[in-house]
Amino acid sequence: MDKKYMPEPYKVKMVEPLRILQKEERVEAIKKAGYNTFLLNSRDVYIDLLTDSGTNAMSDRQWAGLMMGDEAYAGSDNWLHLKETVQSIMGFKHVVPTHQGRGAENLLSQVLVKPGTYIPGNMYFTTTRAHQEMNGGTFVDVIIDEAHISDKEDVLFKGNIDIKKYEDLINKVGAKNIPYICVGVTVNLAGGQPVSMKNLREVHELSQKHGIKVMFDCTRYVENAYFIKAREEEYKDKTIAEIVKEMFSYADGATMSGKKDGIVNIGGFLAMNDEDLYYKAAALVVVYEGMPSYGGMTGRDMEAFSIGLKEALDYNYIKHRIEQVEYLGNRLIEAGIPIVKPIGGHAVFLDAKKFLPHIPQSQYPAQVLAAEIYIESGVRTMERGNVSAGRNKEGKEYFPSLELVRLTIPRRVYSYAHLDYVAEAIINTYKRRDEIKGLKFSYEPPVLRFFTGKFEYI
Ligand code: PLI
Repeated sequence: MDKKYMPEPYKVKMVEPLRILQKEERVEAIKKAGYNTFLLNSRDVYIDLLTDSGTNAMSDRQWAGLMMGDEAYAGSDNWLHLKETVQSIMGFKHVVPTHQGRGAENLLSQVLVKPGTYIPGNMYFTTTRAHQEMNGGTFVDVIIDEAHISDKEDVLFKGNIDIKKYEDLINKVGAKNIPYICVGVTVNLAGGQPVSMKNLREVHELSQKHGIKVMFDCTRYVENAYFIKAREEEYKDKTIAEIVKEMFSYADGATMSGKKDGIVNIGGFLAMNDEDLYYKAAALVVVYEGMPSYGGMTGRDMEAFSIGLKEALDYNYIKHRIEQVEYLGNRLIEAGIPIVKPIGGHAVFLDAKKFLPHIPQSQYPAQVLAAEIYIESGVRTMERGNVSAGRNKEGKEYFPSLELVRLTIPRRVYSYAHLDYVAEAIINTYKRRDEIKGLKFSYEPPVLRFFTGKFEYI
């Protein structure tokens, strides 16, 4: 059968009504929010593509799992389910639960990052780098150069580590000053770009040779596995579960935000093979999160998380997810709109430098573009550019090469009809792009400024 797309591999059992404000109301709402889409009230948003984090729709099985919550303070059944699920999918020996991904990043950074150490990674992520820096470490970007070029579409694994850059860093600062390499699978800020199995293997080999731990940020690891199956010839007949198992065989541990590929609304963990690291992290988790058998999650959260981790390995689920993202991206490409290519796993990223070439990066083109898309349509998106990158230790802005607006697709929430509306909203905004003006900060918070900063038009 010839069709535009394969429909959703699920049907609707419960609905959440949407409402759309009038244009004048949207103009008021975004002004009140200081032109920061993070500060909009969700009730004022029509289609919410701010993030795919914690915005997932759970399955009937996960909702049933909530009813099986064992809310014991220690050693609940749900914890055992979650731990065993992580162990069996990823193969790690130890698991420390946390309330979300950054809780795991806090534990890992506190245990392993010391002042004067360096943490290489395939592009930074905001909270990950913040924890490394708060512990006195320096993040070093060792992703391949092509990842920083938005329209470099012939590179299928744009999240790959540049082995030469990594080796040069080892030679320069010494392996003893590199506690671990953080490998994001996929790489969020590069546009949801995957890392190849071949690259993971090479990173593992080089790290082993120098006694450096490999820690994955496995927040979106199922999306990465799907791309390996689709793009790396020798994996085309493997199941997602088999690919995932091999990916993790090249890691010593991982941090995970369950709010993404765990298909839940809250949850996370730090997993590892090293017993010493486990004991140190388990000693800290009681200070920051809770007992090592719940780490900030309720029993019911852990049950839903455990079920979600298994559901995410279903090929039909992940295929549909990636195809939805591709569909939206391709509609925009057809309309001549500049986006990051290849289209990534969790989101379509607009290239704001090309969308609004008349606005210099010091006037935050991605920030204003996100605000204007909201005014145009009620669709909420997120800035991922100069505002997100923040300032270095000397107080200077980073001016990252990628100045992007992210249209992030929540898992199992929106239909293709919603995506058509989003595509039209972006196309309409593009048509009036010349009228759009730059922004300046009216309030700039000292860290992670993108969350709560406020702006005004110049
Ligand atoms: O939001 P958390 O604390 O559960 O997870 C932090 C986190 C870690 N790594 C990566 C790659 C992320 O994408 C991530 C969170 N991402 C958010 C909130 C996002 O909107 O992309």
